[in-house]
Parts: sequence; structure tokens; C-alpha cells
Amino acid sequence: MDTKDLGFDSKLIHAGMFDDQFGSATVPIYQTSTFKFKNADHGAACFAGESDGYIYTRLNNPTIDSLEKLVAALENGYRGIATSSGMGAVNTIYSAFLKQGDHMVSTAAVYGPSRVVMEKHYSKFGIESTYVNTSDPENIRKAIRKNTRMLYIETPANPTMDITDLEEVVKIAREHKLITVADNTFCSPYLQKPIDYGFDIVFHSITKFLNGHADIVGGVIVSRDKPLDELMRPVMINLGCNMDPHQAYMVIRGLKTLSVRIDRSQENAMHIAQFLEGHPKVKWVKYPGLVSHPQYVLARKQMDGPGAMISFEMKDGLCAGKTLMDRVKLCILAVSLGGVETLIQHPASMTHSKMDKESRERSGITDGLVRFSVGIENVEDIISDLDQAMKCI
Ligand code: LCS
Repeated sequence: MDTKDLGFDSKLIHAGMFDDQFGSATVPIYQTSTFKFKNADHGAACFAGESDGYIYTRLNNPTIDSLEKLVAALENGYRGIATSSGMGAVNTIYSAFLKQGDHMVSTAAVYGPSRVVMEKHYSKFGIESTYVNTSDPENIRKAIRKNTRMLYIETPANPTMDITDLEEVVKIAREHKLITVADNTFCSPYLQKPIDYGFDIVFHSITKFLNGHADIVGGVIVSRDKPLDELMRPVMINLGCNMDPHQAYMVIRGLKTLSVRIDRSQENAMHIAQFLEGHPKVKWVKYPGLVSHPQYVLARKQMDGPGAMISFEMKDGLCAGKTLMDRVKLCILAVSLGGVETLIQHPASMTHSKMDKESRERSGITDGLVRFSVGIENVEDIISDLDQAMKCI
């Protein structure tokens, strides 16, 4: 069935689906590592790319294909490449497009390991990087060098919630002929579609909103066109960053409710952000749905909703933040995000602890910053949990 002209919610249910021999209404799990060839010529034709047959699950698999087509349909891209984790996607992208002597400009407050792997690992192979606050396009322009090859942004950034102007990034990239990459994990394609703005590559930690149930780790990359997909796919295969069929099945299942989950969690998040902003013990709150967010207008322009992620700091800094995290009962003290359950965590000592303190502070990741991923529980229960924890401070 051609799902191209369907609405987003209908694509969530039907895109990527295929007819199997039994008329299964959901995508079957092809839990096999390898596939039988009809004969030696067929095997050779599959390897030569002259037949569509499946070969070996690290290369391709019907369940994984289905997920890749589904996410590509949601992002308005050419094709998806599913990976073992979000970091598998990051490393596939870096390895596919950057070579010795190249330079990358990126958002300073990206997810910690996306930066750490570049600064500590890829630097050993002569790849350079500059991290700036990409919320101001001038910072991007100033960081570009003769050998710059890639603009890599995360918006909203993890965990500062700073927003980068997608249209401006594409404009700068076109002036300098650079590849554009967007980490769309915090929004999901329900709220933001960077390819519609002209981005070349979009990727996700699928572990988060796309799967939505905190029960698998995975990633996915979507390219704008076929040549980009063909450049990355062999890299994913040869690095061994492939997804497993059962993992793919779980994500396809979770994705069906993406829009209803996000509608509910961002409605909750708005109430919680307002509660925090009005609380006398809270110093500041950063949430794209609040008029106080420095890029509120830009968020409204490029995002179809404010999302479910909130950052805030208590007036008494880290000490108060720790007490809050230790005293919540309903909210779970854990890293990760984008699931149906509300999670709270402390980036400076957890997700971003491998970044040095100076880079963290320059990126706006203060020691007192607390990150909140809002789930779909009853909002009054989340607020009363926060309220009782705040009383202990
Ligand atoms: N990009 C973003 C924006 C992320 O938040 C994460 C993981 C990744 C990439 C990497 O994905 P993974 O390999 O974990 O699937 N973020 C995490 C976080 O904030 N807490 O725990 C993991």
C-alpha cells in the first residue's frame, strides 16, 4: 500500500508494513541470522545486488527493513538505516562522512557521548571539531574553517533545551557546501522534521520517544536521498552497528502510539513547567512551551509542539537538586528519556559526566541543572510528587 499521501498518524500505523504469506496484521519478527538462497546463482545475484533477496541479518532483514521504511516515511526522507543504539547511528554518520583532516562544527550542549567520542576518539584519526552554542548562527559562521565538512546540530539540545534555527543552519551549510546532520531525538518527527528544512541527515536515539517504553536501546538514521543512504549503509554494516529483528519489532510496536503518547506527555510537561516556574524554590526553568524560553518564538516556528523535556535548577543549586531527586517517589531517578514514565536525572554527574567540567559549564550544563522527562501519568500525581519532594528542601 502506498502510504505517501496519508496523514502522520495513519503512517504510524501503516507505513513500512508488508504482506506476508499468512496475511499477518502486524510485522512478523524474522528472528534469523541468515537466509536460504534458492541456488548458487541466486546467492551470487543477491551479493551482486542483482536480486532483492535477503542474505544475512547484519546486512538486511524484513523486520528491520519495515522499521527503516516506517521512520523514513515519518521524517519525509528517502530511507532509514536502523542501528544497534543511538551511538551506533552517531558513529555511522561520523565514520561515513569525516576523514583525516576534516573538521566538524557542532552544538556545544549535545548528548555527552556524541561529543566525547569525537573529541577523544575521532581526534586520534586527525578529525577536528569545534563546539559552539549553535542557537546563535553567527557562532556557526565564525567556527567554519577551510576544512569544515559537517554541521551537526542537536535541537533542542540535551540537556540545556537550547534551540537551533534549522533554516539558518541549512542556509549556512549551502553557502559552504557542508553536510547537515540533525539529532532529532528530543522532538521525534511528530514535532519536528529537519529534512523538510533541507537537512541531509536526521537521526534518533530510538531508545527514546520513537520506542517510548524504556525497554530497548536502538538508533535510526534517515537520509534525504539515495546517494547519502548508499554512503552510510555499508559503514553501518561493516562497523557492525546493526539492529536486531526483535528490537525492530518492539520499536514498530511502540511507534504506533507516538502521537498519542507525545500529545499526553507534552500536555503534562506544560503544567509541570508552569508549576516549577511558579515555585519559590526554583531558580529557572527552560521549557520551549514557556514564553520565558529564550527561543520561544523559534520553537513555535519549527516545532509542532513544545515536547516533554524540561530542564531546571533549584535556588540552592546542586545540593537542593540532589535532595529533590532523592525524595521523589513516583518520578523515577534514572537516565534516558522519552518513555511513558516520568524520569528525573542530574546531567553533570550522570549523562554528561564524561565531558570535562569547563566544557560542560561553557555549554550551559551547570552543576545544578536537573533534567526531567515527562511521562503520561496523571499530571496531578507528578506535581504532588514534586511538591512533597520540594518540601524536604
Ligand atoms: N542523542 C541524544 C540526544 C541522546 O539523548 C542520546 C542518549 C543519544 C543520542 C545516544 O543514544 P543511545 O545510544 O543511548 O540510544 N541519551 C541518553 C540520556 O540522555 N540519558 O541516557 C541516554
